[in-house]
Formats: sequence, structure tokens, C-alpha cells
Amino acid sequence: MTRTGAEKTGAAPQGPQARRAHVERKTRETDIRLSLDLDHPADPQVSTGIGFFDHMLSALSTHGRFALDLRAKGDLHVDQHHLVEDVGIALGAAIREALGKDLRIRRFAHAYAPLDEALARAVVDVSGRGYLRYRARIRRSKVGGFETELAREFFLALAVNARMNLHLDVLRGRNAHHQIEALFKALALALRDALAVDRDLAAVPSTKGALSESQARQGARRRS
Ligand SMILES: [Mn+2]
Repeated sequence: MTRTGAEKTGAAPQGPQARRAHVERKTRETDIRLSLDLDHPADPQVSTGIGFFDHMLSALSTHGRFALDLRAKGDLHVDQHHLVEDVGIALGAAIREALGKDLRIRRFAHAYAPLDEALARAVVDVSGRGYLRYRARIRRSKVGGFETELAREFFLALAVNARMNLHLDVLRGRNAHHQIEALFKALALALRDALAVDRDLAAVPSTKGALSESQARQGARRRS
């Protein structure tokens, strides 16, 4: 992934518990502004220039119960690849930023979502390691102008940048719109659980005691 231009990620001014992030990301290919709030659901505000992709991101926000305000412009005259991938990068980075340092979250979750004949499953581990396993046999190359093979690129960028493990499967279905929408909804439901705060946890739910590289390095500093 070669990128040029400026990338800025940073938490908005916030209290210790606010799980929000704002990402602005501009390259020669895309220009993205994204605000995320994991704890205060709101009507999604999504505009990417690709109608079906807006529909999917809105479903992710609505069923994931997180507020998403996203304005993305891209070189759609080339094709949709840069824009879809870069939105995945920005959203993944925002999730990781919003989680902050207190990683007492449920971490593991899975969910199924049906949509008519289609059924999808998402299994998530917010582990600190980005990984995607994706299996979806989608017969149509486009849905409402959206290039269906780019769904995988979006999920990969999301998983890598949020540093989470995603296993996504479309288990059945015939209609491509239904299949992809079921997958986004399953992911939304799983994320809602996995990202939920569990303050009853005395420590981060990891046998290593760390769910991020920065925690592991803090541990090293404490030791020395
Ligand atoms: Mn739909």
C-alpha cells in the first residue's frame, strides 16, 4: 500500500472515558473526514459518492450502535478501489484511536445476520493483530454501481487498521445485495459486542496482559 500525502489521526478533546475519534486523511487519491463515537449512537451521516457503500456503512453504524459521520471524496473516475479501501483504513484507525488506552472490552464476539435467503456470520477478536479471513461467493460483480469485490478490500483495511481479527463468511444466499448487506450487519452486531466496555474486568482480557503494542512497551518501561 503506497500512499502519498498527509494523514492525521487524533482524538478530539475528551475526558478519560470518551471513546471518540476524528480522522482526516488526504492523499492524491482520496480526501476523507470521519468522526466516530463508540458510546453515543446517532443517525449515521455518510457520504462517499457510492450509494450502495453509503447504505452499507450506515447499516454498520446503525446496528453497531456507534455514531459515524463520514465525508469521503475520491478518484471515482479511476475506479472505486482507492476510495473504498481508504474508508476502511480511516474507519479502522478511528476505531483503534477511539478505544484509547483502557482496553477492558469484551474483545471476542460473533454474530449472525440473515437477510431473506442470505445468511452471514462475523467472528471478531479485537486482539491487537490485524487479520482477515473472508469467504463470500458473490455472483454479481456490481450492486447498485458498487464493485462487489471491493467489499473484501474494505474489510481487510478495516481489520488491519483497527488491529483486529475478522472472520467473515457469507454462508448462503443468492442475491448479491442481500449477501453483502447481511455481512455488514453481522459485522456490526459482532463489533457492538466486542467493543463494549466491560469495566468489571480488573485487567485487559489477555493472558499477555496487553492488547496493543503500546501497552506492551509501557510494560517494558515499568520493568526497567
Ligand atoms: Mn438493502
